[in-house]
Parts: sequence; structure tokens; C-alpha cells
Amino acid sequence: RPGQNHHPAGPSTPPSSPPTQSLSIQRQLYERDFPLYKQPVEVGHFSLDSERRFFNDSRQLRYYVEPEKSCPNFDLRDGYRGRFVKRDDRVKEKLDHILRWILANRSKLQSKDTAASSSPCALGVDIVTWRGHLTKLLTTPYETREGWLLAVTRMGGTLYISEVETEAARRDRENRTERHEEMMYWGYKFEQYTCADDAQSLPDPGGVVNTNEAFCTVVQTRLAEHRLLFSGEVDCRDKDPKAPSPPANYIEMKTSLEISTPKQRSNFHRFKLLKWWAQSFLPGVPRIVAGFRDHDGVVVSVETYHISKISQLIKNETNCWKPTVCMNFCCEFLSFVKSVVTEDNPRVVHLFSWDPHRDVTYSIHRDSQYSFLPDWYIREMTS
Ligand code: 0WD
Ligand code: CA
Repeated sequence: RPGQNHHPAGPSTPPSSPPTQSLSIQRQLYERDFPLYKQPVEVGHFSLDSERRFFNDSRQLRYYVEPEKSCPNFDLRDGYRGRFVKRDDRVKEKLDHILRWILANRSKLQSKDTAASSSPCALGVDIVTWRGHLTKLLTTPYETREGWLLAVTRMGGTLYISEVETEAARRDRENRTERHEEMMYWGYKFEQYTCADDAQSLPDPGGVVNTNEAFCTVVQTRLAEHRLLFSGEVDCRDKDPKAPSPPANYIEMKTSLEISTPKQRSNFHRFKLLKWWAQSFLPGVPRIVAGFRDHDGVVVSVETYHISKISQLIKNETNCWKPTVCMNFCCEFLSFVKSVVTEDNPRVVHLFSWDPHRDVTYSIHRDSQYSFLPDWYIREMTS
């Protein structure tokens, strides 16, 4: 049904026509000029403590300490049994922390944008979501394994987007091998080797790794006509007091298997760098520090990647991803969502669904298990 398909770049569709039923993900539809993406501005931040309690401040922000040697020999397995407190990932927090931040900082938000804008939009933004959800959208045109479900609710003119765990993801989560569970710890352990609690102190590899703790930035930006407000977890900042202001002083920490063959290098460029680029480009985090480890979890080298140089780095790769396809697809998806989700009602959820090699489709749910805006938020925003 080509006539039923939402075609990208179509300002020709009159606003009154009924919404189309699906969105194509074919890459060639999105190969055009890079859309406008405004420099993301940090409008706030928050912290989650060791018990996952919310604080409207930066108490969990850490400071990057460059390793002494380029081959540091960090043992990422250390502490897995005995000095590890793991966040309970069966608990779905949805957008709750971001909503808490919005309520605590409403005055800041509204004073900036709403006065100048003509839209009757209470918050002055079109989209509220997690950065991680946007990362999934950016990488969708190249994703061949994992689909997604995104729940969308319109309230006060703003669209709230919150992920729903797919059946496949739940199965994977419940059936992780012991080896996989341990490897998930390695990334956090690398952060502990390289991050300190303040600008003067050193990392403490003897301490406990607690994955409940988080520092999250809240940024505002615009993708073409879409005004976005989203939050993302930030690993650490540059400790130099003369470093630029956030988000330009933030650093993303990653670990990856050391690269020893041309095939591994090519796969790293084609798959891993796509995810790394998308995640950090969105909030304007300029640098990634990567620890390359062996199969036993020992970091054998550390390298810095500048986000602005990644597209150059991958240019010679055949069959590689293109930033413009990622951004244009995300933009088109948001336009599709806006055209579909017109009813302003906190109890209505449009569930957008995508599986590899398929189009994006949706279903509508009233007062269902998918409703995700909490009563305390609805009450505060509608009073
Ligand atoms: O409950 C949920 N379904 C989700 C909750 C899904 C996605 C995110 N979250 C929340 C959590 O509150 C977390 O603190 O989001 C926060 C992180 O959000 P994000 O920055 O938008 O997520 P993403 O970019 O996917 O991940 C950033 C980091 C990860 O680092 P790496 O280097 O591995 O990409 O946040 C961590 C992880 O360290 N992380 C999470 N932490 C707690 N709960 C989660 C999660 N579900 N997902 C990633
Ligand atoms: Ca990280």
C-alpha cells in the first residue's frame, strides 16, 4: 500500500489529511542534506544516588583522570564478586526521573522559549525523552538484530516518548549467561579506574561499583522543526577548571575488545562506532575515552575518539553508515509521530513498533498497561 506509507520530506501533505499508517526505514529515502541540529544546550542536570534516589544537583558527577600509562593493565574482573551492587533492571523507571527534573525546574524552562513561540505548548518543547531512546532511532536504518517499542503520549502539546521492553529483550535479559553478566560489569569497572569524585582526588579502584549511581545531563536542542528536551547519563567531566562549559567538558567512557584483525577493525567501524557516535553526538558530548581489553577483561590500551572526527574515520569503510541517514530518519520518525498522535490525553498511548526489515507501525491504547505518565506529574502539570 504505497499510498498508506508516510513518505519523508513531504510538506506537500495538508495538515488535515488523515495520518499514514506506517513509516519506511529504507536508507535511500534518508540520503539527503544533513538536517538542522542545533548545538545542544545543557539546561540542567540531576543525580541518582546508590539507592536510586533523585537529587536536583551534580553530586554524582565524576572527574576524568588520565591513566598513567597507555597500556594500563586494568583488571576489569576485579571486584565483580564482593564489591559490586547491581541496579535491579527489572524495575522500569520510564521517564520518571526526567519528569521529576521538569517539575523542579519548570520556571527555567518556560521563561526561555514559550514567550517567543506562538505554539500553545505548556513546556515550550515538542518532545521529552531519554537520550538512549533517540540513539535507538538514529541507529534504526542500520539495525538488523533488535527491534523496539516506543510508547508516546501527548500532554499539554508536548509528546512524551518512553521505551517499552520488547518480548525478545525481556527473554535476553532473563537468559543472560554468567559470562555476559560479568562482562556487563566491565564497563562500570573501567569507569572506576579512570574517574575520581572530585577534581583534586584520584580514582579508587578498591571501592564498590554501584550501578544505581548516575549523573544525568538535561539538554535542549532542535532537530529541524522539532524542539527536543532529553536527558542522558554522563560518565565524567574534564577536571581542568578551564575546560569549556557543559556539555563540551563531558567525556563518555567505553570498553571494547582489542582490535587485532582487519575484519575486527571493519566491524568496529561499521557497528560499534555507529552506536558510540549516535549516543554522544545527540547531547553534544565531544569525546569518548575507549579502553580496549582482552578476553580476560584486562585493558591493554586506551584511546580517545573525538565525535567530530568519527565520520572522517569511517569514510573509507565499504557498506558503512552515514550520519545524515541517521538524523534524517529520526527527524522523519518524529514528524510521523506528531502527525499520528494528535489526541492530547495523558491516558492514551500510541505504541510505535519496529522490527528489523519491517516498516514502523503503531497501535492505540486507552487506560492500558502502557500508560506511563504518573499521576503526580499529570496532576502538577494540569493544575
Ligand atoms: O528503564 C528503562 N527502560 C530505561 C531507563 C531505559 C533507558 C534509560 N533508562 C534510564 C536510567 O535511569 C539511566 O540512569 O536512563 C539513564 C541512562 O539514560 P540514557 O543516557 O538515555 O541511556 P543510554 O544512552 O542508553 O545509556 C547511557 C548509560 C550506559 O552507558 P553505556 O556506555 O553502556 O552506553 O547509562 C547506563 C549505561 O551505563 N544505562 C542504564 N543505567 C540504568 N538503567 C540503563 C538503564 N536501563 N541503560 C543504560
Ligand atoms: Ca559509558
